[in-house]
This record gives sequence, structure tokens and C-alpha cells, in this order.
Amino acid sequence: MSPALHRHPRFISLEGGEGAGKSTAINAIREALHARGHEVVLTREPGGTPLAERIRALILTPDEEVAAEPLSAEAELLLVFAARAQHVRQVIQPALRRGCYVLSDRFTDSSYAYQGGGRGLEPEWIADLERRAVGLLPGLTLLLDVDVAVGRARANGRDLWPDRIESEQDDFFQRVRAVFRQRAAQDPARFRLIDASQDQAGVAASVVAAIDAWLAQEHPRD
Ligand code: Z5A
Repeated sequence: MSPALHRHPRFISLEGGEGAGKSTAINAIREALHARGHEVVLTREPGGTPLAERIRALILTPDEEVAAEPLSAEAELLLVFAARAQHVRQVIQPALRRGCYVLSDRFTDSSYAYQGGGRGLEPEWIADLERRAVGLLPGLTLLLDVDVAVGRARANGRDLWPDRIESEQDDFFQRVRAVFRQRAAQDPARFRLIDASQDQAGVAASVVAAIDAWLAQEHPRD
């Protein structure tokens, strides 16, 4: 029998496509939790530990800059899970044991969306890796949802070179968005869908309202 997934109430993830505004939103959540007296650990995926950040570089650096061969979809999936296995054990679980809230910019839902939806790998394989290598589910996941063209235009406005995944075409990102939305619809107890087409202040207000409602529901005495 494969191991079970444990959903932790102090573990919160943010998900969404490119340019959805996760960076601004995560800072607004951190401030809201701090203001309520909670200790918060902010982290991200792929990455979050020195070793996992090195794996992140392998995943995101354009192929020609790493080696004279393309990274296969299967190797990409195993690399995101190698990074996550380290991240969970080195950072997330210890912080949760200390009583902190953990806010992660992306987690396993991104693997279902990008490697499952985008690359076409089997969700059953991802689910098996999730149970065996991770074993942990966020208590709350905020999905920042925005039209692909809008998100990409925002990201392109930053004047940075696109990384290996950002260099994919629009149809890849449409499949990514569809999987995120499908997962949110299938698990309404965990997901909150945030309209990320609003301006930054509007998105920040929506995520903080979602956090407040969730704290009141999960931790009525906080
Ligand atoms: N990946 C994967 O494939 N599998 C996995 O399992 C995991 C990840 C965990 C790196 O993630 C890549 O890893 C990602 C998925 C893959 N690839 N892609 N594409 P990342 O989170 O580091 O990269 P990202 O999603 O591409 O980050 P991003 O584009 O920076 O998204 P964001 O954090 O949501 O955006 P932002 O930095 O907050 O904002 C981007 C720009 O838009 C910035 O100039 C803002 O000022 C502007 N912005 C933000 N919000 C707004 C609003 N509301 N209005 C106007 N302008 C805005």
C-alpha cells in the first residue's frame, strides 16, 4: 500500500500561471499573518533549500546553457520532485513542527499543471511521486487565475530573458491553466480561486480576505 497524504492546516501554497502576481500576493499574506501574531516562513518551488535551488537552476536554465541535449519531460518531473523531497524535509516539515505558518510560492499542484497538463505526463505517476516523496498537502491553496495572454504580457514587461519553461508557447500555458482550474474545482475545501485580473491592490485584498476567512474557519481562537 502506498503512503497517505497529510494535509497540514498551517501550510499554505500559492499557485497560478506566469505573471499572475504571486510575489505581491505572498508578501500581503505574510504581513497579514504577522499582524495576527503568527511566525511565518516564506519559501518557493522549485527551490527553497541550497540543494533544491541548484536543481531549480537545472530545470529553468535554457537547455543550450546547461548541456548539449534537451531535458526530457520525464527528467524534468523527477527533478521537480527531487527538489521538493529536499524542500519538504529540510524546510517545510521542520518549520511546521516549530509552530510556524509556511507560505510556499508553488507546490505540487504546479507539477500536475506544468508536467501533467503542459508536458502531457500521466497524473497517476505524479500522484504516486506525491505520496511517496512528499506526503504533504497544503491546508489552503490560493490559485491566482488570470487569462494566459494577460499574465504573459505582465511577465514580458519585466525585461528579463525568458527561462526554459517561460519559452513555451501559449497552448502549453492554456493546458497549465486548465489543469489548475480543474484541480481547484475538484477540491473546493482546499482551493480558493482568486481573480488575478484585478490590479495588484485588488489581488492583495482578495488574498488577505481569503486568509482571514480561512483562519476564522480553521483556527477560530487565533
Ligand atoms: N514549475 C514546474 O514546472 N513544476 C513544478 O512543480 C513547479 C514549478 C513547482 C518557476 O516558477 C517555474 O517553475 C514556473 C513553473 C515551473 N514556470 N513558469 N512559467 P516561478 O514561480 O519562479 O515563475 P513564474 O510563475 O514564471 O513567476 P512569475 O512570472 O514571476 O509569476 P508571479 O510571481 O505570479 O508574478 P509576479 O512576479 O508577482 O509579477 C510578474 C510581473 O507582473 C511583475 O512585473 C509585476 O509587477 C506584474 N504584476 C503582478 N501582478 C499584477 C497585476 N495585478 N496587475 C498588473 N501587473 C501585475
